[in-house]
Amino acid sequence: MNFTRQLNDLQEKINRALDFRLPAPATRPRRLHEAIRHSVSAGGKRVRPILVLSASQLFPSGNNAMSAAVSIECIHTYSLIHDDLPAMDNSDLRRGQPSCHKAFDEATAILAGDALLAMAFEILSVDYSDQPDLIAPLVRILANAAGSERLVGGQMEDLLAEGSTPNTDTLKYVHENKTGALLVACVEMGLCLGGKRGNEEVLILGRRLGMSLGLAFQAMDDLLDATRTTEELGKDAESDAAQGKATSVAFCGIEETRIKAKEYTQEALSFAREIGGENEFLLELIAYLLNRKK
Ligand code: GRG
Repeated sequence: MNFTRQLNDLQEKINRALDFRLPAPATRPRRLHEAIRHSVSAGGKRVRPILVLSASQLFPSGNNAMSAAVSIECIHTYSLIHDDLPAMDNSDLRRGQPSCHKAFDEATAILAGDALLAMAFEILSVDYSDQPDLIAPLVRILANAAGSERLVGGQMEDLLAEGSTPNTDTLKYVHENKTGALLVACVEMGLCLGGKRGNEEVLILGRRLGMSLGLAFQAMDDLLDATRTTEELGKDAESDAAQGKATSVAFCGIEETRIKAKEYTQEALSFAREIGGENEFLLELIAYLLNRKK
């Protein structure tokens, strides 16, 4: 199967798993579950779950990696819902649809995000109950990545930096934590599921891969925000500049950001080669993300 077909196939499998795993829309309270489904099924690229699945396939072990993939998409979608709120980035559009608080209301969007955060950990603890030795590392990796020194910390510094002249220290902190941390967790969870838990040498390479890919992904996100239209992106374009965000484009311009994205991608590719295993799909995925259009 060629890469694009494999990618579409994985996206469909992930969408089906999310649909199966999330409470039905009619579950009480109906409004909350409709809001959760509105945001989860609005059409994200599923980059994080695909990364979990492809990292787990480097050293196939027969473990179910889909539940971990679904749990990380729950965390990611919660972060998007909260990021769009008026108190944060105040965005009306997400994944080509009205953002959660626009389609519903602010209180419902806050609660939908809260519920998705809890759901991620419930999924890990329920779905891996037949392999209890996997639960603690998976929960630890995800909780750390979502926490106050990673995803939430990155978001905090991102908000604090709004309107000030970006500097390298802030930019590095925000990008490593707001974006990099979850991608690191994807690779680490995938490797643990692929039987590499306890293999610190491989895990270190995996974390480096995740971080380089996260920084490439963020550089691309900054570039796309500055160069594409709202229709193309399915979210508000040029919102970074409008909000005075600490972005790579604001710091060093479009051309330099493009160069950085390429350099981080090359780093990620070389870590993936060094890890070895059945890495053909992962190598194609890393290269593909550099050329994404949204
Ligand atoms: C509210 C705790 C909290 C965190 C918010 C998600 C986020 C952190 C901020 C959104 C803005 C931003 C540039 C985040 C960096 C990560 C990123 C590029 C998110 C968008 O991810 P995609 O492109 O989105 O994978 P889809 O919709 O395809 O899943």
